[in-house]
Amino acid sequence: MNDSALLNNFVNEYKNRIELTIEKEVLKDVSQSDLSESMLYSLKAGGKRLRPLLTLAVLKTFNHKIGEDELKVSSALELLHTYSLIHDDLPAMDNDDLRRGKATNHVVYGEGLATLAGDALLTLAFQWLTDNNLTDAKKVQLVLELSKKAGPAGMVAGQAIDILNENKPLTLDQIKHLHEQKTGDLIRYALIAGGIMSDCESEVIHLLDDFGADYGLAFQIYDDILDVTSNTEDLGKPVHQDSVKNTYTNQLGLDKSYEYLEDTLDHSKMILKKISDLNGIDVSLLMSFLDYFNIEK
Ligand code: GRG
Repeated sequence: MNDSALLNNFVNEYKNRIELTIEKEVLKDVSQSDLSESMLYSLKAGGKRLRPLLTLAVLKTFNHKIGEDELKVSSALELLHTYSLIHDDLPAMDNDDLRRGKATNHVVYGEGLATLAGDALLTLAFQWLTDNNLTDAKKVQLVLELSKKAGPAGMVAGQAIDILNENKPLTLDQIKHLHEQKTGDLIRYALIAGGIMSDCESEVIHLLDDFGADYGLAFQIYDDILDVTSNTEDLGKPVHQDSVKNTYTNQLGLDKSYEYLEDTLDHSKMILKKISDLNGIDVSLLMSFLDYFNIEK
């Protein structure tokens, strides 16, 4: 099977299971109906489910079972990711009216409820990491890793650097640091969580973490490239928004951004090869996730 068929089959099988898990568990855990409606509005607004799919791909790679508990833990990351998007779109932050081609949460439900929907998604994510049948040791490890990657040592710090430097040009190193935290850390957690649930040795978890860091960097460079090269219809959000922002394309120019993306993808393949050599396992499913980056200029 070639890489894109492998990825398509995997996404077709698991995206739906993630979405069913999210809907069923949110309705079970949230009794206030306005809140659950506003949470589900953004959860069902057409996200790619990239992060939970990455976690499940690690489980599949290590031949670990994917049952209800693994699905719930993987889906918790989608809750957290969705909270970050709702809060990022608020007038106090990016003030966006459109995401994934739909009105943003605060436009539909008002700023108060949108803020609370984000708060609820963040809290519920941690509930799902612990309200399951995994071992206590795994639950604690997952909670610690997600706290570090999503909180003030990770994504929230990246967002703070971003909003505090909106109109100030940063150096390439500063931009890299900002995006490592803002975008990269949740993707790193997606890979680490798969390693924790699959009982991987710490050396392998470190390599999965490194692959996640490369994937996150590639994801951000690609997002910046698309903002320059794409159109609103294809992206479902306004384009050419980043002309005054701290992006890779503004810092490096388009050609060098493509080169940086290719170098990063090459590095990520080397990490996967190390994982394969160390464990004698087939890493082609994880490799197929690199197909997301369409680098034909
Ligand atoms: C509010 C604490 C806080 C953090 C917000 C994630 C984030 C931090 C801001 C979003 C801004 C942004 C466009 C970041 C670039 C990369 C990114 C995270 C894109 C969105 O992720 P996708 O493409 O989204 O996985 P979908 O729609 O598929 O879920």
